[in-house]
Formats: sequence, C-alpha cells, structure tokens
Amino acid sequence: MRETDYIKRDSEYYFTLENAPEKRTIGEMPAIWAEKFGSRTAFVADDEEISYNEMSAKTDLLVKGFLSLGIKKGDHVIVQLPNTASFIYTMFALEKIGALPVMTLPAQRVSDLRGIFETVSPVTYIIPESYLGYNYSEMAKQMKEITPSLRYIICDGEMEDTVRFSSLFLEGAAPEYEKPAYNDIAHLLLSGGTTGTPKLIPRCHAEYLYNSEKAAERCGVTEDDVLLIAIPVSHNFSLSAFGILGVFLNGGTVVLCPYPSVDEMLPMIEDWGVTALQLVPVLVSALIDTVSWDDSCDISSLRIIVVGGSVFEKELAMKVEPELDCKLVQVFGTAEGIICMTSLDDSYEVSASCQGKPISEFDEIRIVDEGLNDLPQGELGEFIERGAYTIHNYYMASDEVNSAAFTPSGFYRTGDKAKIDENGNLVVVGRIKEQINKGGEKIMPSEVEENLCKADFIRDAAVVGVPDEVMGSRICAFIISDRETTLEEVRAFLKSLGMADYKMPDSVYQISDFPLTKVGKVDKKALEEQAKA
Ligand code: OOB
Repeated sequence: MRETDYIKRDSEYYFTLENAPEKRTIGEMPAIWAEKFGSRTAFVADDEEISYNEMSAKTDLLVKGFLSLGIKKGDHVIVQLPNTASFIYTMFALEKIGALPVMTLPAQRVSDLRGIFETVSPVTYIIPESYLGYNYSEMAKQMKEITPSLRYIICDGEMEDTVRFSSLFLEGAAPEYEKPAYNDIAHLLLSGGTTGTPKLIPRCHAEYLYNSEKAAERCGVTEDDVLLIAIPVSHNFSLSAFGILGVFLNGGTVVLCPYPSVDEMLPMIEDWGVTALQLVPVLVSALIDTVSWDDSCDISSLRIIVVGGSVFEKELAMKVEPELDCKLVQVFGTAEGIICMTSLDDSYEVSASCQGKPISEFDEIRIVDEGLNDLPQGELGEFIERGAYTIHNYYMASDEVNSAAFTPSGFYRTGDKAKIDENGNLVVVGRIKEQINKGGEKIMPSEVEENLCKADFIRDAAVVGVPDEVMGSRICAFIISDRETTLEEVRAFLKSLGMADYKMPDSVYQISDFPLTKVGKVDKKALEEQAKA
C-alpha cells in the first residue's frame, strides 16, 4: 500500500482504496465476466464478434505467451496498438501478470516517446505493423537502439526482428507466477500535457474499476448497451469514462472502430445497433454535418453520446439532441483522475451548457485563485480536485514536477479555467496553463518551440493557439529567421525530428521581433491577436 493512498482530512480518512467496492485487479475481471456473461458478445473487432468466454480464454493464452518471454510483475511494456482485439487481450493479459502497460497513442512518434522509454526502461514494446499509412518498423529500430532494457518488440503483423503477436497465444498449463494486488498499479497513462519531460500517470486496479463503474452508473449503462469506440482505445476516455471497462462491467458490447472517421462510424452504428458513442467535439461536429445530408445509414439505435476532451461550444452542443435524436452527456475528464459528467435527467439545455458533477461522492472539487483560495460560486478560477481515484503523484517524477501539479494537501491542479454554476455544475471555459487543445489533442507550445529552434534557419520561435470553429484551436508558429521559409519547410523539418503530425503548426508567420510584455516576456496574447487578424 502506498502511503499516499490515504489522505487525512478533518481527522478522518475520507476514502481509501480499502473502501473500493471491487477489491479486484483488472486482469482478474475477464474470468469473472465470463462467468457472469458467458456467450454474450463482449466486443466486435474487424467484423468478428468475441464473446465474454472467448475474451477470457484468449487473455489466458496470451498470459502464457507473455510469461514465456519472461515478462513479469512490475515490468514496463510500452503498448502502442490501435483499436484492435489485440489491444484488449494485451491490456488484460499484462494486467493479469501485473506487468505495467504504458498506454501510448498510435499517432505518437519517436520524439514523443523517447522520454517515456528513458524514464521507464521497458522490457517490451508492442506495435502494429502499420496504421493510417505509417509503418512502425523505422520507429521500432530507433527505439531499440536507444533502449538497452528492451528485450523484445512484439508486432501485431509482420516485421523483421520482432516477435509475432499471433504466436503468443500459447496452449498448455500456465506456470506459477507472482500476481498483482488490487491496490497495485494497473497501467500508466500519459498526461494530456505530455512534453519533452513525459508525465506518467499511475492508475491502480481497484480505483480504476471503481472509476469505470461510477461513470457507467451515471450514464445508465446496461447489458443492452453497444458502445462504439472510434477515438483511440488506449486513452483514458475510451478505457474508463465509461469506456470499455464500464461496458464490460455491465455485460454490454464494445464495437471497435479502427479509425476516428465519421465515414467508418456510420455504417458500424447501423450494422451493430450501436447505442452509445464517446466522442471529442470535433467528431460530433463532423457527425452532425454528415447526417444532415447523408441519410443512407440508420442511426436510430443511438441512446446516448458522451462528449468530452475539449470545450464543446454550446451552439453545437444544442444541436446534438435534435439532430441525432439521442441524449447528450458532457464529460470533463483527466487521465490523472476526476471525471465530471452531466446526468441523464438533466434538461437538454443544461447538458449543453456544462460538464455536470463528479461521478463519485468522494470527489472534492474546488475553484481557486492563484493563491489557492476558494472563489465564490459563479466566479472563474483554476479547477482543482482530489478524490478516490485521483492520483497524488506522477510516476517517477521529480519533486519539482509533483509539487507544481499537486497542492500540499493532495489536490490535483488541472490547469483548467472553470466555474461552478448556479446548479452546482462544472463549467470549463479553457486553459489557465498555456497548453493548446486541438480537437482533444493536447499540445504544449514549449515543446514545438524547442523543436523549431533546432532548425539552423530558425533563430527563435513562439507558438500560440488560436481559436478555431471546428478544431477548438489551431497551432500558429511565429518564427524569427534570416531567410524566407515556408510552412512546408518548417513542417518537413519538424517531421525529420520525429514530431507527431498532430503537433505540427497549421500556419507559420515570419516576424523580425517578438512583441514583449512589460516584464519582457514574449507577449503571447499579442501574437494570438496577430494570428487572429
Ligand atoms: C481527457 O483526458 P486528458 O488527460 O487527455 O486531458 C485532460 C484535459 C483537461 O485538463 C482539460 O484541459 C481537457 O483535457 N478537457 C476538457 C474537457 N474534457 C477534458 N476541456 C474542456 N471541456 C471538457 N469537457 O481529455 C478525458 C479523459 C476522460 C474523459 C474525457 C476526456
């Protein structure tokens, strides 16, 4: 038990993992669900329906495969799989063994992942052969070179010098192995604000199940629900809010959509009778646009759309119920913990204008000023929180990083600007910290700036986010250079450093000097105004 599992407040232990309803590990769950839900369909991937029985059986075969590679409790495994059955088996098998999957996203590239590999010294890296036109072999080679601890790369497909994923489903008796406890770390998530210094979020088995259960309860999930996952399945939103775990806990069905595209989603909604979607605002906007002219797919099975990840403009939110004929639930979530959601009985006006209330009675939410003093209801300030499933520390992070992110009494500082409205609901309006949120993807300007400054033709760079109707924000880079350059050249340079596509500037402006604030800092507000003009 970690010391930080207890937070002492008013001489009471207000919540500990000891009180978590299910003292289980996530890896134990497939067998428990197989007992309960048997031949019902747990998930659909690649047009194939997998029952709860099969999910449990395949997980056990893969456990034997992973054990045969010497993977054991406490080992770090970097998982970078897209929305496939392989991801689901991998997660459960590693978590059954107590090895720690680090949940990365398929879109991440060398420069995003290098720091993570250095921090955790993984023994294994699991990748697809290719995804969305990108072949992972080059990245696999580079990671191998810089990671002495890496014993195996497992590829879900064909690739030289890798172990083939499909060869790891081993029959026969399982050898004895040390198992994890319910309050051990289950997996590591990446913080939304991942920069050159990666922040890893340690989530534990029982609290993570509790989080998923409470989110599913808020959304009224039952065994009749069919949830389509089109955003990356390895993200906290897809895993636990209410996510695949929220569905499995209730015996429902998950449908894995391989790409986050409306064209892929629509026929799957009809074919599988999908009742629930979890989307970022930009996908909702695309969905509403498409169904307004294309009625070739029947989406009448939809019961609920859960929207979160970035600010959802009220105007668009108000269209969900009339245009898609289903209930809107807004969610504010963080991989660090807190999940706030609107309720099924909120009026359509309310669910379009706020992110609701915390899902657990043990969550404590506050809006504070810069000195961490509580602000009156209705005033905007920083949203901070702590509770039953919120972490108290980043994993393997310095004291400096932790004390910047958590208050001395264990509140996580989200860095989001928010208020509590007259109904007690959370309303998030944007960021206090400088992070850019582009369609739910989180980009730290400092990371893009540092990379830009590595170009010999760039003397200095400043990056700002500018409001964008569709994406929420777009990324504008201001650069000082001795010669003319183009957006294409700048992007090609950043690509050569291995920077992910989603972090690429959408526009580049050349200027001779940066505007400065009174204290001599680059005046980013002035740059934003310039980019908007
Ligand atoms: C989700 O998790 P992360 O860890 O990728 O990002 C968390 C950050 C928040 O601090 C906030 O800046 C932003 O994403 N955010 C929202 C939001 N939901 C998340 N900003 C405005 N409105 C919202 N509704 O993004 C995440 C995790 C679980 C469920 C949903 C989203």
